[in-house]
Amino acid sequence: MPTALITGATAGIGEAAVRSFADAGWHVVATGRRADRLEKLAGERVHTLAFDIRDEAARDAALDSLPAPFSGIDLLINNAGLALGLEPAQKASLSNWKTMIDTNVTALVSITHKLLPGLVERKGAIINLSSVAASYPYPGGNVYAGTKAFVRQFSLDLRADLHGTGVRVTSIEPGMVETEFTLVRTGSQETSDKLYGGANPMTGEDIAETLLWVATLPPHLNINALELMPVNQSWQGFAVHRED
Ligand code: 8X3
Repeated sequence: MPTALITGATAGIGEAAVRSFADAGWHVVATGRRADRLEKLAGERVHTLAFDIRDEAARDAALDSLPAPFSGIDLLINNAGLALGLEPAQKASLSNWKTMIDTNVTALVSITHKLLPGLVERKGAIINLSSVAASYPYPGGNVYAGTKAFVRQFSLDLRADLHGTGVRVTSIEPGMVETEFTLVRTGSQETSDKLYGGANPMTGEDIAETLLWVATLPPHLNINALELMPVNQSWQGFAVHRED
C-alpha cells in the first residue's frame, strides 16, 4: 500500500485523515508538534514524527530517518495551518500575521520542496489544505485569507510545472469545519460557539473522507480545486458604506 505523510495530525482534519487513510490500508506518517497527542495515533500502519513544521532542521532530521515502509512518501497532505484572530487588519497583531505566514505559507512551501523529488520519482500526489477564504473575502480574513489564496494558487501552479510527470496536485478549500482550529482562531470557546453554534458545520471526518476520495481516484484524474461548505453556509452581498 502507498504511504501518505499528513502534517498537522494532532487534531481536527489531520487527525481524522490519519485514521481514514490508515483504516483504508495506507501507511501513514503523521506529523505534528504535540508528541503526546501524536502517540495516540501511532500503530502498525501509522508512524508518528513530532516536530514544529516551521523548524526545518528538526523536520529534516525526522524525515531523513524514516524507516521502511514509511520512507517512500507517495502522497503529501499539507494540512498544518492555523488562523489567528478575526480582528480587522487595522487592529490585528503583526506577530499573529507572521505566525500564519510562517506556518501556512513558508513551512508548506518548504516541506513541499523537500519531498517533491521523491514524489516525482514515485508519480505521487500532493493535496494542499486551502480554504474558501482563498476566493471569498470577508471581514477579519486579512492575512489568513491571503495565505490560503497563496496555497490555492501555489497548488494550481505546481500542476503546471509538474505537467507530464504524472504527479497530481489538489487544492481542498473547506468553509466552516468545527475543530480545534476554530477555538484557536476565535480565542475562546464562547466566541467559537457563537460563530459555529447551530450552523451544523462540517467535521474533520467529512474533510478526511474527501481527502481519501481525492487520493484514490484513478491515476489519470486530477481534481484541481474543490470547495466544500456546510449547507448552512453561503454568501452575502457586497458591503456598502454610505456617507452622510
Ligand atoms: C476557514 C473557512 O468559512 O470558517 O478556513 O471562515 S471559514
